[in-house]
Amino acid sequence: MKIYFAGSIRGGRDDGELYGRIISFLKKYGTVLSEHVGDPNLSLYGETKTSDVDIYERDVAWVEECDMMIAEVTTPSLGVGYEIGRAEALGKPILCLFRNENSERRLSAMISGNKNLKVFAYQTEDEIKDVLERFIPA
Ligand code: 6K6
Repeated sequence: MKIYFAGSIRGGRDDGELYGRIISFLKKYGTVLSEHVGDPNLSLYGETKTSDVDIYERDVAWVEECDMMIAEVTTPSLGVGYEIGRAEALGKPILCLFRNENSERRLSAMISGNKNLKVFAYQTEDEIKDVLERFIPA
């Protein structure tokens, strides 16, 4: 099972440690192609020697290769939204996780209104494992 995990990088790293914990959990189901997204040492700007063109081309290839996408969408990110759109066009199963602890923050209608996506709104991190276990085939 090849899983693409999508989470904000330049959109903001507030949830970077959470991404790392989700990725660790996902590894029990297979290979997480985009493991770097959970790197706690990654700066807000994703500084790297790799060029943006190389990052784009590698990530799009991984989106094409993956069996499913798990996207944490609480921190709005252009890159995550783009990846979701690409994966949807390829017919990949996509689960979006949105933390709605802050009632002022609302998920984009382009995600919450899309019937091709499964969107799970959670309040506590404990809820995530259950939904992942239900979404990922044994
Ligand atoms: C090096 C090490 C870790 O990160 C880097 C350099 N930057 C990126 N590397 C890999 N994937 C990236 C990088 N920047 C964005 N992405 C992809 O876009 C990831 O797969 C994320 O899911 C998504 C984040 O987009 P932004 O718009 O928040 O940056």
